[in-house]
Amino acid sequence: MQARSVAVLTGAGVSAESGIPTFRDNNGLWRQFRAEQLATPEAFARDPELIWKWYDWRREVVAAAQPNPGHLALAEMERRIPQFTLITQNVDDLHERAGSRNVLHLHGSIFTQRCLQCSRESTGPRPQQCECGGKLRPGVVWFGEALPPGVWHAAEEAVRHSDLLLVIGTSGVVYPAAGLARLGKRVVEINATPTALSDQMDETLEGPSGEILPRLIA
Ligand code: BJW
Repeated sequence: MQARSVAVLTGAGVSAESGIPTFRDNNGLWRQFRAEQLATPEAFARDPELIWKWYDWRREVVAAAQPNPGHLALAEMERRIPQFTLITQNVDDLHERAGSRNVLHLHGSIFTQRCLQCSRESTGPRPQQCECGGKLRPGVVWFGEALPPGVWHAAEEAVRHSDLLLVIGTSGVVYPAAGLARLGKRVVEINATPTALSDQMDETLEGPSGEILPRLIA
């Protein structure tokens, strides 16, 4: 890979080979549940315990998972390429655990919680309530919620200033994240199947990211 300035947008597919279910594939999380029933502020307001159960279970799945060769190859790219930004829609921490340092989490982190009363964020095991007595919610971005503005701005800038954007393991149906693909100068998709974004790509590499990414750096 010759580019000196690279941005990467990852989605759930990059963690699939680590055993973390994607959202919309055949065995994805939302074959069993409808998105609006779980990933919205309204769903949390209706039944916070149900939503917390879902996130507590997913926290356990992520904690037990290990980074796969795709995550490791992206961390190696960061070490080799002078300007490299990894933008992820994933709420897991597998990029960091693989060694990636410059990671922008567009949709938050499954390991954080935020107080509905004082907005304080905390990481780690979930206490019953915030120190201020307020109720806690998962520190992720649900449908209808704005992405963290600083993170979103940094992601747009990174893509605009890159020679190459790799779009990896995302169905490309969730906005505004999917819109980053339109900002790239040269855009290459890596995915197990064609996606909503494939038509607008300069190149598509079809197959598992855990196999294609290590080949790219070899
Ligand atoms: C492999 C593989 C392997 C498998 N190798 N590949 C424009 C048009 C229409 C609607 C909208 C629009 N703009 C905004 C909206 C509304 C909405 C939206 O996009 N809706 C669409 C679904 C219709 N967007 C929002 O609401 C966003 N907020 C917003 O717009 O705010 C506006 C606002 C502004 C100011 C004030 C207030 C509001 C927020 C979106 C938040 C998304 N949140 C979730 C949940 C996060 C928490 C959690 O994890 O529980 O984020 S939804 C879910 O989807 C999650 C993911 O990050 C996201 C994307 O999914 P992803 O990663 O693409 O996964 P999959 O499963 O879809 O795809 C997996 C892919 O991997 C597949 O392609 C496979 O082929 C591939 N794959 N194995 C390579 N081994």
